Amino acid sequence: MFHLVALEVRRSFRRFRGIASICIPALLFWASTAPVAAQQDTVPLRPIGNIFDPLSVPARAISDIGIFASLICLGIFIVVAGLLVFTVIKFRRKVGDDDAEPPQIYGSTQIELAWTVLPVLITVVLVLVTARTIAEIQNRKIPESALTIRVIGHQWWWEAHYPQYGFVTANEIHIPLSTKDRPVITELQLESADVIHSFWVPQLNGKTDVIPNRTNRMWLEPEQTGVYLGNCAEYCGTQHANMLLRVVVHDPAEFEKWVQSQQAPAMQVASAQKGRELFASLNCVNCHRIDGSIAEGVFGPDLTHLMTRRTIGAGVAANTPENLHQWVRDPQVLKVGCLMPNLQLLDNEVDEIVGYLQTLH
Ligand code: HEC
Ligand SMILES: [Cu+2]
Repeated sequence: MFHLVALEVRRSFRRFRGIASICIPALLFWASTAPVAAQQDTVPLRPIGNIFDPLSVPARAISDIGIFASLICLGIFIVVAGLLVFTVIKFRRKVGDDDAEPPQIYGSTQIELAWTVLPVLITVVLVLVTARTIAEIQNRKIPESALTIRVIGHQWWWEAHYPQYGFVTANEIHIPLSTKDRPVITELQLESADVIHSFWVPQLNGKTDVIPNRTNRMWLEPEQTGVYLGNCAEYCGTQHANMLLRVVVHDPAEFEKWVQSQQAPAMQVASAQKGRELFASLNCVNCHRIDGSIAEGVFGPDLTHLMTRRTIGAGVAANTPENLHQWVRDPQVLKVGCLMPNLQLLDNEVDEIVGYLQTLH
């Protein structure tokens, strides 16, 4: 969450470049820590998870009910606070008061009924309306044609399987846009590899807990393209705050293109031969998978198409050559406590490996 806030602050600063020039040291600090949207975005970045700006069918239903409940509460607040203010002013002690006790009323049936029945009615309305929205969202029939994604929460990153297409990626979930003439539903099957996490992309749907040994489900039906920011919403350890995710909503043609890029086998660029061999000879292969190589680890993110992702380390840093170098040299600098150890590589080994990683488009 703090990173999302930091990102928003940074963007505001960009709008006020004049003022920002005074704040260059601060900006540099943010640039080194906050998640940055990368280069070639064809879709707009929706920078902050604004719950008041829902852009998906279930998120809108939740937002509507939230506003309805808040309005009822606002009404109650105005009545109660108004009566209080009125009483304080009207019945305050005035000059020349006779100090006699005001009339004491006990057991007035009307008053007792009024303050019992009215709150009960209000509560019943709130319960019914909320229950209807919950049922509408939970009982939604997921059509056969829906896109299914298996999302697995790890300390502190997200794994995403696309079983219908046969590939795996991480931290960035791409889904197709849903339009009136061509509604497309995406169903997420949420699982955990370790502790309890919670999947939350505020503009697309509410939070859903991600629990070990259990599959929770959630569906999305996004109405606008863009990069939606989300995060883990259940404290899950040291780097919980850097367990960010991005949902990228494409129009169908762009989505198909992305799917093809992910289905393609890993690039084998001749100039990266040395780096590839070095990678294969190190224990990277025990934790990471690169399609078509001996790297078949599943403890860390799949790296087959690493360079198609905007960030590394679940949004902790932009996917730039400098950050990749830093990550491979010692991931504990960018993401303290993360479950990839410092592998104590020599500088030239880091260069070779990063050179290879950068060919993984
Ligand atoms: C003990 C297991 C382990 C080993 C060994 C390991 N990694 Fe990792 N790696 C991880 C984990 C776990 C993450 C995810 C960290 C996070 O985001 O919290 C990760 C993340 C990464 C990422 C960022 C991926 C992304 O999409 O965010 C890169 C790149 C990477 N590792 C490269 C390497 C290289 C290169 C080696 C070998 C020199 C290596 N790793 C060795 C476990 C490992
Ligand atoms: Cu988490």
